[in-house]
Amino acid sequence: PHRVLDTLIHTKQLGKKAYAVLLDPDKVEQDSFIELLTRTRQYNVDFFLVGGSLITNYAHRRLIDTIRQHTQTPTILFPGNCLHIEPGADGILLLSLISGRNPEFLIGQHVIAAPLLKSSGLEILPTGYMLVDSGAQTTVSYISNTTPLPHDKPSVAACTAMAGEMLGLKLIYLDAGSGARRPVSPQMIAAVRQAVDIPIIVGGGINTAEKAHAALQAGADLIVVGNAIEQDPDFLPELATVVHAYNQVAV
Ligand code: 1GP
Repeated sequence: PHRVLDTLIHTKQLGKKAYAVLLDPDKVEQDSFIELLTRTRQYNVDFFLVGGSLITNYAHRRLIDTIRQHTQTPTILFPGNCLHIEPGADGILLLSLISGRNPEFLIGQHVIAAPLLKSSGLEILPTGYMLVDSGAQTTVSYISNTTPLPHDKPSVAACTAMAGEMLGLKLIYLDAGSGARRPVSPQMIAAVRQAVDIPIIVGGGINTAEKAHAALQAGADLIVVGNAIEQDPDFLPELATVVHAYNQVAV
């Protein structure tokens, strides 16, 4: 139990960094998907995240089986709602959308999911999920019917994260949304880093080595990359180099 959370806490304590590749269940049928999975084995991907706010093809089970066939990387569900629960994964980010004021995504879906989660065997990762404005409306802000945090208000993000930690959440996820034009700013990540002790996940629009480095440098413990690797699998080695170089200099 608590393998993923312990790993993240330990990573943070050592001053090390981790990265996760976000996989889209809609793509599982494609040959390029298997190629990508096979490639990840060379680059010590720490976790796979599986999910998204809108999934049009219910292939979670098949996706997880495919991941298991080709890699040993722990797989964490990143659900958009309670239909995305798949007990075959290792863990689940139990997201409470604390940047928003929609009770459905703060507690409603969780009540529906709780009995299933309890018997699922999944490691439950209580996560304060903070959606950050990236300049354009993202799918998740539309679907969740919430207003994202303003991009240039690090202090609002810091207070939100602080409240999340005080409520007992174990992780903070700062997300600019999939394919975001601008990722979460280093200033915001740094402000959240100062405000809480729990590990910080950052994702959304990380599509260059510089952006990955900036997020880690500002205090992200785990970065999540989806689109950039999907569009160009050669970004994977670049990303691995950034994360692993960081780890070698860490004490
Ligand atoms: C989105 O943080 C993830 O929820 C990843 O975003 O697809 O832009 O990398 P990208």
